[in-house]
Amino acid sequence: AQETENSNIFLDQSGFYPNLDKSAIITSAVSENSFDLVTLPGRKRVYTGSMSEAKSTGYSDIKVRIADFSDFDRPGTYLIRIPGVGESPAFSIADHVHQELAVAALKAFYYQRASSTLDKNYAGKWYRASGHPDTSVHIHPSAVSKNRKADSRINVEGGWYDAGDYNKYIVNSGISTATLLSAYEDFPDYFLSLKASIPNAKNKVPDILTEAICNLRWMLKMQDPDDGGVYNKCTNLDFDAMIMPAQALSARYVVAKGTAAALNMAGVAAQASRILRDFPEQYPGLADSCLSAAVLAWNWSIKNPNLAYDQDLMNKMFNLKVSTGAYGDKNFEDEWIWASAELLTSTGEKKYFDAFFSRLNAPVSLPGWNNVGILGYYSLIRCQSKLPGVYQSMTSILKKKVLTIADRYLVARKTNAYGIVMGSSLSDFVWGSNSVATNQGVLLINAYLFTQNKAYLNGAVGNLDYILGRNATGYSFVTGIGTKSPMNPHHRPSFADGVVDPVPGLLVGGPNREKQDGLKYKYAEPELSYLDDVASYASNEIAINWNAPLVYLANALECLQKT
Ligand code: 9MR
Repeated sequence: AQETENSNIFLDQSGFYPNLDKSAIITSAVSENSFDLVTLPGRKRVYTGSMSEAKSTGYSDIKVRIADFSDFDRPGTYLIRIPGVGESPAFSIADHVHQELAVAALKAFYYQRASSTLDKNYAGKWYRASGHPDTSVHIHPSAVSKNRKADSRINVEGGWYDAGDYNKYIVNSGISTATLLSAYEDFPDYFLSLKASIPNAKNKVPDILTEAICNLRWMLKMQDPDDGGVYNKCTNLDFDAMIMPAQALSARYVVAKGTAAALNMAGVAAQASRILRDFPEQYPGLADSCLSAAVLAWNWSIKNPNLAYDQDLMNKMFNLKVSTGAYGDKNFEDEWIWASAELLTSTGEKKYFDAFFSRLNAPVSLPGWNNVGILGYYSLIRCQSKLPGVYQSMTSILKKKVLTIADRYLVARKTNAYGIVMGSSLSDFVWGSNSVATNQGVLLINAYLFTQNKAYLNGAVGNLDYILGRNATGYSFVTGIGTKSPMNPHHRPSFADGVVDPVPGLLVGGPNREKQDGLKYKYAEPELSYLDDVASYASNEIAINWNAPLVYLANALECLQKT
């Protein structure tokens, strides 16, 4: 969507659920204290409310007033009118108002597929030729082993491109794949009927699983079957130019095994194994292969508990220098928590319980690619009833720790100038800040699932509103969704395909106070430091670990909105 007239009344451009909180923000000074809701067409006034006092977060000069109309629940099309300010864009109040978003966010993973032709029937005007076959990639000197010498080649075909670049990183694939698998595990019946228009030949397999398994199969190829170690990434030596996949012909390498990569494999493959048990005919043998891969990766990690991926050090040691993304995590406690939790959930075995239990007092916090411990908490809580009896009571401690964070969010939501959880703290505005917003939403949904306290659901929908326009910039941060959304994401296919509209359903990184791309931003303050410019990789790139919690959040709300 092209930029429309800026009225300074910012709201969720995708709309509102009748049964959940609804509000807009006004970012310009206004003397008026009340606002009207009027119908479209006709502009008949149906609701008048009063706005909150103007407040600032301190993360920009903007003073915000909130127009809350949560108690208005009549489905229809409306706009907000404020004398002296103007009119908001039109919006709807409806059941399933976020269905288009929920489907598009999932479909975005199909558009990210490596080694794949995107067929016109599925991809529409964004169809494209296949690229990066990755069927015969080099072993980087950092990754040679007894049976995989420098002159060998291996097949690591498929999976998703990580982001706006064309490389494939295990560490970031871990949380992304796990988040999709968790969405399915939390809402299996809902997903059974959710169609995302992706190729899916298997009977009774939901599209979200088809898509997740696509990346899972790639992850399995990244394991050395001889010792169970897992390569950190499949990559070029340098980032590709801004060209289509089929034009990108640089040599590809698998690079250095590492503890984070192996534990990511253990976590994802263990989770996938228990889900795939329900699909023996559609995926014969895959559940067993996943569990073997998970155990093999776990055992390798026990022998190599501290092998960080240090790209700078590696580049000092070898002639073939690698300059692509590092995802260089050095702290593995959270990976141990996650992997042990998934293996415990899937096998019930004591050794995984012991490993998990020994870290029970370790802090957990909002997840991100380098902080995955709480993913294991989500799984143990979700699958509590399937655990061996002796381990079940432990989940009350895990719930308490999740609720401590969720309750802190609800307090922040009350005091924040925007009336939302996201952006209550300066540290929220990091690289990929939109995944802070979406992962906070996912955490709140998890809290809702085991408490049924609707306040958590309303906290989650508030963060979705933030993503879709109720923020200081007024942008909906998802391509193709809303009246003002990114047109120039840092995403090679969107840039190079000759199609004006970017590939849809992609969540851009969002405001990033550090602006590592070195560009001149129109507004430099933390909550405004976003630039819809293809060169702005620090605020306008897209990435699978940002889209995955959007898939979870949008679909969870679609499923739970009427409760
Ligand atoms: O999302 C990553 C962010 O947390 C890091 O600060 C940043 C710099 O290391 O890298 C981001 O990840 C990028 C990855 O390294 C390469 N593909 C694109 C990713 C998103 O920008």
